[in-house]
Order: sequence, then structure tokens, then C-alpha cells
Amino acid sequence: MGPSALRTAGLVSMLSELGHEVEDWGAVQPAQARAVVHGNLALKALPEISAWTSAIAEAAYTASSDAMPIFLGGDHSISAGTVSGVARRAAERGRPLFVLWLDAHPDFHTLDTTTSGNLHGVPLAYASGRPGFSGYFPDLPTAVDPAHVCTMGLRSVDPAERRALKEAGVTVHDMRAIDEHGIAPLLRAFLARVEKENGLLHVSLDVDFLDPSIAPAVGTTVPGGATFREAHLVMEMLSDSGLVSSLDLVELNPFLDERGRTATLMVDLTASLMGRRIMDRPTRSHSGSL
Ligand code: 6HN
Ligand code: MN
Ligand code: MN
Ligand code: MN
Repeated sequence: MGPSALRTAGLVSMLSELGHEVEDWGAVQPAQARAVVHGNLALKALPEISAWTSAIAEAAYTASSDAMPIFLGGDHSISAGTVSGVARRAAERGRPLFVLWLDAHPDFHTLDTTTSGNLHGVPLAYASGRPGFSGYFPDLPTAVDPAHVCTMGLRSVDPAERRALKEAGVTVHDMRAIDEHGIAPLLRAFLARVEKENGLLHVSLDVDFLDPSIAPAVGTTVPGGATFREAHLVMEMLSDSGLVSSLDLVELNPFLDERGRTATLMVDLTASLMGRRIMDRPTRSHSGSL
């Protein structure tokens, strides 16, 4: 229901009104699931999600050939496919892929460390080449270098993830860091790195990055999230940078929404990323486009 709610909230007409040419590719069709058995018996829907990952990775690779794909979830597990698909495209272009993960959670579990068994908790680990996915998820054509990953908004991190993030060298700006420093300087520093290395930038926006008081329509709400203006500022700065080459909008559950306000906010945030401004400002050309 997530993609339908985003469409109903006017995603496509908003993009057109901002002057973008839009092609709605509709729903990705899942690949045929094959039996996959894993020692971690908590894992939920492993064969299905593995099959979806290969179909989504293929779609992401195709869609990123000459456009900026926006992927609508669905659960954050779709990003196992979206990130690996655009990483393959970036590698082919000889450009490093950077990932900005806007989320209350790092989604950095392996199939062995997740205790909930919910596979929306693993996509960033898979896409950055953490071990233990081989034989269960599709082989990764290109792993994202964890040193190119920046997570923002974290406030719910499991012990195994905390260790792994540190070991892998992922940049973590948790809510404490955002409170102390402000979100703008943290993002500015990351964008400077992307620019310096001539990188492409994938942005993965989980609804629960936002504070539940402004975005209730998600199954995994955690108090103390990004405010309305913090979230818009991130999107506006990303827009100014011209570096973003692909985007995920994930975890929207319209069943939990209040009169569509979360869906509308996700569309408005996308508008800020795609060029809507309060007042005119100088904007760089879209050098991140693939
Ligand atoms: N998300 N770390 C928890 C788990 O079950 O592994 C929460 C995951 C949330 C997933 O943000 O998409
Ligand atoms: Mn989920
Ligand atoms: Mn997530
Ligand atoms: Mn989350």
C-alpha cells in the first residue's frame, strides 16, 4: 500500500510541476522464489525477499542508466536490491557510490546477527558486503565501501550492529550528534566528501527517520526523531549539492497514517530534494545524475 499512498499523495504530479520528466514504471515483478534454508530460524520470508532482491537489483540497474530512479517501498528490505543495483551501475561508470541512510535504525544486521528475523534490518549490511549473505541472497556484483556510507538519525541500534558499524568504519551521526552539532554541518561534511571523490549518491529515506509526531505511519516508530525542518533542510541541501543520483522512499504504512499526513510529508520532502524552494536560491547543475 505504500507506493499507492505516495502516488495518491501526488508524487508524480509534484515532480512534473517541478519541471521533471517522469516515467512511472509501476510495480517491479518478483523473481521466482526458490527454497532457501538458513540456520537462523528466526528469519522471516527469506526465500521471498531473496527473490525480490534480485528482481529489484535488476530494475535498479536498468532504471539508473539515464535517469534518477525513485524507489517506492514497501519495507526497507527493498534497499538490498536498490542499493546493490545502483552500485553496479556506478561501478560500471567508474564512480564510487556513496549512501546516505536516513533512518532511526542502521539496518546493519547480517542474517546471523538479527534476532527479530525481520529482513528490513539487513539491507545496508548486505549492500556493503558484510559476510554471511552468500548463498542466501543474490551474489553482490559490487559492494558499497562502508567508508562511503553515512547514517543519520539513529536512535535504535542493536548491540551487534553497534559493533559492526564501528568495525566497518561507517559514518554514524546519531540523534545525539544532530542535537549537539546541528544537522547542517554534519551533512555538509559528508557532501564535501562525495563531491571531492566525484561520487554518485544514493539516499535511502526511512519514514522512521522522522519524529513520530509528524510521521506516524510506520511500524517501527522511535521517539526523538528528525523534526519537520531538519528533514526539509537535509533535502534542500541535497538538492543544492546536485549529487543525488537515486532515492528510496520506504517503510510508509498508510494503514497507520492519519488522513495521509505522513504520505504527504514524504512527497513534500521529495519535492525539497527535487528542487522546490521557499525562495529562489542558486542551485548547482545535477552532476550526480547517472
Ligand atoms: N528498519 N534493529 C531492529 C531489527 O529488528 O533488526 C529494527 C529494524 C528496523 C528496520 O528501519 O527498516
Ligand atoms: Mn519494515
Ligand atoms: Mn530502515
Ligand atoms: Mn527504521
